[in-house]
Amino acid sequence: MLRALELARRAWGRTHPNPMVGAVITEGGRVVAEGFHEAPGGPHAEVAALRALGRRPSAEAVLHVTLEPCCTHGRTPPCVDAILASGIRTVVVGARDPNPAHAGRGLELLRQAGVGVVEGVLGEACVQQNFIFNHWIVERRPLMVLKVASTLDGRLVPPAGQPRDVTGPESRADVHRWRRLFPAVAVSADTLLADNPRLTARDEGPEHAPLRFVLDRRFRTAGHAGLNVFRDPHRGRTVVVGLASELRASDAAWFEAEGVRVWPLPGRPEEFLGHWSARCAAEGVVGVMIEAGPRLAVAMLQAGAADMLFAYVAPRLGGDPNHSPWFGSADLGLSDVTTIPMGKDVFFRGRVRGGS
Ligand code: AOF
Ligand code: ZN
Repeated sequence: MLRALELARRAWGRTHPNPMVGAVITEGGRVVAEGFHEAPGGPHAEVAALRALGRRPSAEAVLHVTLEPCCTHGRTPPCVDAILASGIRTVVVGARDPNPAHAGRGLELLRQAGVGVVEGVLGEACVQQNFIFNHWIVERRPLMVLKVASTLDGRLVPPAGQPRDVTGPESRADVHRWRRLFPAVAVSADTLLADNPRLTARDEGPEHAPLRFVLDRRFRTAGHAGLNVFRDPHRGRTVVVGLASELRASDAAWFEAEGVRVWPLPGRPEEFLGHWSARCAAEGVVGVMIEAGPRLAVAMLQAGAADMLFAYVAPRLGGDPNHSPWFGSADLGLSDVTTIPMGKDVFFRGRVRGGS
C-alpha cells in the first residue's frame, strides 16, 4: 500500500477534479504490476495496473489500491467490473471513496461476488492524500485553505528593513509543493501591489502556474502593467476577481488587452467571498490555497470562509508595529491537525472548526 501511495503521488496536482489513486498487484507477495491514475478522464489506477500486467492474474493475485474501486459508469466503466472480469479474488483497500455514488458500494459488490476485501490499510494516509477531492466530492464547493506564514506571536509582516519572508527556506519550498497540488491559489490586491509575487511553483521541476486569483473587489490592480502575474508567460492563468458594480469599461478593456481574465461578481461586498466560491464551483475549481496577508486572513476567518488553515510558524517574536496578530479577535480551534517540523519553523495543518 505504501508503494501504491507513492504511485498515486506521481500525479500530484494533475488529477483534479478526480482523486490521486495508486494500485499494485502482487502474486505470492511479489509485485507483478503497478498503475496509477494519471489524469481526469484517463484509466483508473486499478485498470492501469491490470493493463500493465497484460495477462490473467494468477489465482493468488492480490490487488492493493489506495481508494475503494468505483462501481458506476463515469467517464470510464466501473473498476469493480474490471476486477471481477480479471478473476482477482483478493482486494486490499486504503480509503473508502467518499463520493456519494460509491461510498462503500464498490466494496459491497466485490464481497457479494465472493472477493475477499480488506479495508483501511494505511487508511489515514490514503484519506489524507486526497483531502481536496474528499471535500469537493461531498460538499460540491471548493476546499478553501487559508495559508499564513507568521511569527510565534502571529505577525505576518516583519519590521521595516527586515527580509520580507518571516519563515525559512523549508517552509517556502513546502508552499511551492502545494502550489503544484492546488488547482488555484489566491492573493489580495494588497499583497499583489506590495510584494509582486509570481505565485508559481519553481522548485522541483519546470515552473508551474496554478490558476492565480487576485481578490480585488474594486479592481485597483488595473493598469499595473509591471505586476508579474499580469505579464509573465502564464498571465492567461491569472483571474482578477472583483465586484461587477466596480468594473469600469476601461479597466475591463485593459485586462483583456493584457490577456488576463476577469470575474466580475454580483452582489454586495459582504457576499464577495461566497460568490467567489460559487463561481469556482461552477468552473470546476475544486480547491484554492489563499496566501493571505493580514487583512484577507482575518476577513476569511470572520466570514467563516476558510475550511482549513495551513500555518507556518517561525521561531521569532514581533513584527511591524503597524500590524497586530493576523487572526484579530478570532477564537479558533483546529481539528484533524497535522504538525510537521519544517527547518526551524513548524507547520500546522488542520480543519477550521465552525468553518462553513
Ligand atoms: C479516478 N481514478 O483511479 C479511481 C477513481 O469520471 P470517472 O469515470 O473518471 O470517475 C471518477 C470517480 O471514480 C471519482 O469521483 C472517484 O469516486 C472514483 N474513483 N477515480 O479518477 C481512480 N479509482
Ligand atoms: Zn474506477
